[in-house]
Amino acid sequence: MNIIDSANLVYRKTPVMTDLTMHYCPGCSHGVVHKLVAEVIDEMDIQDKTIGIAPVGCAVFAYKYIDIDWQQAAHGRAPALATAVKRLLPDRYVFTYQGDGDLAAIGTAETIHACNRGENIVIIFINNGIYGMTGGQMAPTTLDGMKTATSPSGRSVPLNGYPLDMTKLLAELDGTCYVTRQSVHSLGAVRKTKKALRKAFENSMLEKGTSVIEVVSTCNSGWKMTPDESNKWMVENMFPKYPMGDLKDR
Ligand SMILES: Cc1ncc(C[n+]2csc(CCOP(=O)(O)OP(=O)(O)O)c2C)c(N)n1
Repeated sequence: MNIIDSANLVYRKTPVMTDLTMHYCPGCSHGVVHKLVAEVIDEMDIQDKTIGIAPVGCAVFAYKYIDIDWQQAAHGRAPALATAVKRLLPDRYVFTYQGDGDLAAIGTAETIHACNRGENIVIIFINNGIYGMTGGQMAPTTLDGMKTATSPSGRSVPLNGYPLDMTKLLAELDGTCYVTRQSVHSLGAVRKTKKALRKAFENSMLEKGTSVIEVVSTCNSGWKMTPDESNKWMVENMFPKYPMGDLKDR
């Protein structure tokens, strides 16, 4: 690179991301979070020491986009698989990447018990309030009154129960060391999420326990809104129930 090139360099693509075009819908939060995870791995220089556990859900192909070692878990089982991988290879940075259907519905038991055991893993929890991949069905995190494919008149508490604040529950467990809730809808939010990811990866080597990063996210296709409308809707409706910030930092 000559001097003029380096002087003009304002953006460097992280080599931890592959060149493949992502399958995500325009406006989806998954792509932004993938990029942040890749940047953190790049900046910590741990590309050959990181193992991701891919979920079932829209992020099922995460392994195609972030160029590290991966294992694919059955729907909801990522924390159990991450437990095994981290215990067998304790010198690796091990993280799960899961949607709310994966983590807070079918995988509730695996998530709670991995966090309660204090496994030295990072759990990245993308909460868009619905099952995105399968067509926008209601999830445990769906808000009261929120319309989904399986609650067309809106979630009803007497019928469907209360929206589940899984992250708050995980913060109560003795095995978690760092539990935070972030978002990626603005530049400031993106920066904070990246900082949280870095801290979580660092924690996993300090053997402090489980770090959980919830990213409150949009699913504009499932929500049937434009990306812009989705961001506004998320701020107005999701944030009051799932407020931003650290819930625990031990
Ligand atoms: C054992 C099992 N049960 C159900 C499914 C069907 N299924 C695939 S993805 C999905 C929901 C994904 O939603 P979420 O985890 O919130 O991720 P998103 O797609 O919103 O990112 C479901 C129920 C499956 N593949 N395997």
